Amino acid sequence: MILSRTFASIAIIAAAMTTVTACAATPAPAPATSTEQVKPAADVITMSDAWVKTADKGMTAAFGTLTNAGDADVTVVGATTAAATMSELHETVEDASGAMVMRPIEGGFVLPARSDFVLKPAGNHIMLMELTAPLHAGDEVPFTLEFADGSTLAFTAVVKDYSGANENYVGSGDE
Ligand SMILES: [Cu+2]
Repeated sequence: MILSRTFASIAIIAAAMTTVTACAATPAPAPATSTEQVKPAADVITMSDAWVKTADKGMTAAFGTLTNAGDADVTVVGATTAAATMSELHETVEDASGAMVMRPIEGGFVLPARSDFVLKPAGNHIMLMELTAPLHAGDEVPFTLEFADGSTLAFTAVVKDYSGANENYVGSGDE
């Protein structure tokens, strides 16, 4: 009798504690002021393992892992580097004939909140066109990413030999 009553009391206390925890959690995310909401995207994004495929001239691509540590999605709208006259944000998709082709991604790279977004061969990448100089293995290439809110993130990518990432560029013909 005493034992079961004690057990019942514990159960009630446990239930009460759960309720208290739930109540305490609710008001925790205080209404963010507008200044807190406009925290620059660059403050919550990091780039790691960045690399560029070796190339003598023409086109190549940059890869790496973008981590969004923030609570909101962040959009990358552009990338620049002194290594290329022009750079674009590309995705790789299957065309009507089943071949994998790359093309500029509409709207940029959307980096999901609290997630990694991987740029990799045969996937999303930063396309470098009209290289300004040959890129040799071991070279370091500075980049700047631009986010939709106008903030920017600088990172350095190391040049590596890689045999893949030879997808055709949409519009470049069949050669
Ligand atoms: Cu590309």
